[in-house]
Amino acid sequence: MVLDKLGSALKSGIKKISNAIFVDKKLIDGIIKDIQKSLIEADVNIELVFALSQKIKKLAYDETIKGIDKKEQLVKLIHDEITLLLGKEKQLKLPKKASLMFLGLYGAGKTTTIAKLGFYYAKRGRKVALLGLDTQRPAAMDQLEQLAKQTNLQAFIDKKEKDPLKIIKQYSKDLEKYDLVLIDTAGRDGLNKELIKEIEKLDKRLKPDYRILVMPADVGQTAKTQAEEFQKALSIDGVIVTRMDGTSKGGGALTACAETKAPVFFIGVGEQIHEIETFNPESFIQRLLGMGDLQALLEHVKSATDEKQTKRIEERLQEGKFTLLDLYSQLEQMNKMGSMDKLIGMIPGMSAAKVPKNVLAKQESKMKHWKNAISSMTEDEIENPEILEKQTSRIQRVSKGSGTTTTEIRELLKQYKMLKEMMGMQSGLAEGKIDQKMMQKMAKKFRGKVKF
Ligand SMILES: Nc1nc2c(ncn2[C@@H]2O[C@H](COP(=O)(O)OP(=O)(O)OP(=O)(O)O)[C@@H](O)[C@H]2O)c(=O)[nH]1
Ligand SMILES: [Mg+2]
Repeated sequence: MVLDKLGSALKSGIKKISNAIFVDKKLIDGIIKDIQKSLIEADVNIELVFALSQKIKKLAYDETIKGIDKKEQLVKLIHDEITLLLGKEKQLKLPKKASLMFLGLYGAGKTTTIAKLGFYYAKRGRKVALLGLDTQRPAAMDQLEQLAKQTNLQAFIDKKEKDPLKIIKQYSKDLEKYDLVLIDTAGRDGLNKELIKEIEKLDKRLKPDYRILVMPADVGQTAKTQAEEFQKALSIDGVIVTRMDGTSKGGGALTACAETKAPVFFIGVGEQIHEIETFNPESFIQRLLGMGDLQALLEHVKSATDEKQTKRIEERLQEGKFTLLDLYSQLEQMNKMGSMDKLIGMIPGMSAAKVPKNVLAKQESKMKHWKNAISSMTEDEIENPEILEKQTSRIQRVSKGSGTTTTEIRELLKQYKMLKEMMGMQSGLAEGKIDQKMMQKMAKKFRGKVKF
């Protein structure tokens, strides 16, 4: 998928926030670092990356926002800010009869994109003509002819004529019969005077409804300078970014376009004729994040932390009654985020086959073993697991009775101890018995240890 590295960094960041018991400084700093790294790898301007990090930090460090509220707000912030980086959606609205002129440097993907778009609009009922005005490159007309054949579209070309204005004249009557004319122009190494002059000449004669700049994604954030230069010299209406499939720098090209306020209408995502997509920042990000929509994402955060459950456990703790059963239900809560069935349902186009089965299976099997172990314990042992630790024979009995290894049982007891201590700290904090510093120390101590 396009920008998949960025996508997985964002997904993992959001998952970490959802699963965290404490959204503390260290967690946030780690997530920000991952997001920064992947944005910079996608060639997004460093200042934009820095500004985004500051916003995440500001919200994350705000101590007036707590618990699930903070998690939700953070996920929403990441989603919204990254979407914003990609700009606002602007659709290409074509009048009934329309002409589009494509501009760009050598090899940007103009000719290919014209064929792709011709194919795209013909499928949607438009009568499409392709007009070849690239008289610079010897093989340009052949290429357009070939592509037209492949897509079953009409191409108007002249392999011998060197003056594009004469080609226009030659076909102007024929073109009137079409309701969408896509015009291929010649590229240059850079935006030089010659190219500007030629485009201005064609523009004056053709008066196209849209002037569209075609840029390949691998130019990364230099797309900004290119778009600005074209904008200044020729006034463009929008951009098509091609070759999003072949580079990790697409993020730079897209965010650079957003900065110049030049709307990106389409992105090219492959060499094949159908590999073009309309560009909508919102749905683009949602696909990167792997969620159907923001609402589903937020629901997900909520379900990963069941507040009522946490409260109940806190109460139990205060009564001095945190048992293995409480641990089990707490772990089950934490495990919810990883519930693959639910996840699969939310990811468009995702099938069960793509999920690494062993990850899920491992988690579930561990939980099952623990559940069996707990059900082989006496009430006394469940209420006061400390007695198990003191008497190895008890552990052996439970192990035999439940088909669980003694190591697994010891692991369960270790988790219990840690979580009990941690929950104790948490309620202590709420009562003002423990200060923030101590809390952070505890979080540090437990990080990565509460696993199942
Ligand atoms: N992978 C991939 N390749 C693309 C895409 N769009 C265009 N290309 C390839 O990019 C190369 C250049 O494309 P052209 O359409 O010839 O570019 P152009 O801007 O017309 O080039 P000039 O006419 O020489 O200025 C070709 O090999 C295309 O197949 C895309 O979205 N993905
Ligand atoms: Mg071309």
